[in-house]
Amino acid sequence: MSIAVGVIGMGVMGAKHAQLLQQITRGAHLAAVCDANAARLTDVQAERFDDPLALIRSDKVEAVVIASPDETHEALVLAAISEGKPVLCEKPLAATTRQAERILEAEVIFGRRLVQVGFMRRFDPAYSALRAAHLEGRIGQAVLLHNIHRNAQAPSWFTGAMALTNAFVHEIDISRWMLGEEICEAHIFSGAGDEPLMIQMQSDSGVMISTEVFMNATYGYHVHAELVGREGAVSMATPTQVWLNHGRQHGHGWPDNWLPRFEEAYRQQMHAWVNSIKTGIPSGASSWDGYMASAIAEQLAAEMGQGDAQGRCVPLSQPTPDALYVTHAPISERA
Ligand code: ISE
Repeated sequence: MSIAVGVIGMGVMGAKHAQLLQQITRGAHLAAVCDANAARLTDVQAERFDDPLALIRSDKVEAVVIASPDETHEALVLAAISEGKPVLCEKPLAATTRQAERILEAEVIFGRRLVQVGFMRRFDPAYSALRAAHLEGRIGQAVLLHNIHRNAQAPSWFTGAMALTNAFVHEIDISRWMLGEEICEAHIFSGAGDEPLMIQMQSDSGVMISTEVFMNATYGYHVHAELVGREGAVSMATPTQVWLNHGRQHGHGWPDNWLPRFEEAYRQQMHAWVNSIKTGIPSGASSWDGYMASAIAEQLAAEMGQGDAQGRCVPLSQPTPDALYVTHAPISERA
């Protein structure tokens, strides 16, 4: 039986999730949509709601995708939990750590994981290949992880510390996932106008993780990672299907934003989410992962706000997850 999914927020990400549900996702279909801007719903073949809570509570909706602005996530995820409906919530899980905590509290009371957070890089073939090389011992003991996260231009809705709380949360999650361990300390360096950012993190086992976040790199959208071990290194190849020779030039183009680069990741994420609903076996990033990403990003944002904090060590809190989020499976089997 096909799962009826409602999508809240039909901007760049919501429209992508809706398209995936309408066109290529087996076992689910787009049943309902909601957006504050009704013009975004004009051509969508699904029931339209002008109240997101009504969509969540509707008996025509069995599962929910939340792709609305960060500050709306808490209330909508809590509503989905109170209805007992599975939810794929776009990252970040919430706009603040405290909001994420309230989601954790509600899900633990409910007693079962209902929330998957849209850290889609876990489903990206390139990131998966880096992690596989690490888990299979092909580079020896990991000692360094280098991340690059460049946008051509910050989205118009980017304000303040969102380079950390909305963008860098990807590297926090993918680093924790790839290494299978927590982050114990961080140092943040920022250029003029807090742009670009260089964040140095250290994992519990001592892996040094560097991340450049440049939201206005101008030339295009470019995400890259290299994992270095004592016996080798594995890094992403150029993210392109073709090399173009033209006008005495050789090379490839860079996309405007993340959709082309992570097209396959979004597809696999949606399939995994729908499958997790059917099987009852959670997949992807949990509310705990969402909370940890927001907590680390928020601690760094507070540090960045103290002008003379260049490079100062930020010891990161390491709370203990509820049993609901403790995965006993060997790391090699974790989705
Ligand atoms: C955006 O919201 C995303 O999630 C993209 O994956 C990320 O690269 C971009 O920086 C964010 O603004």
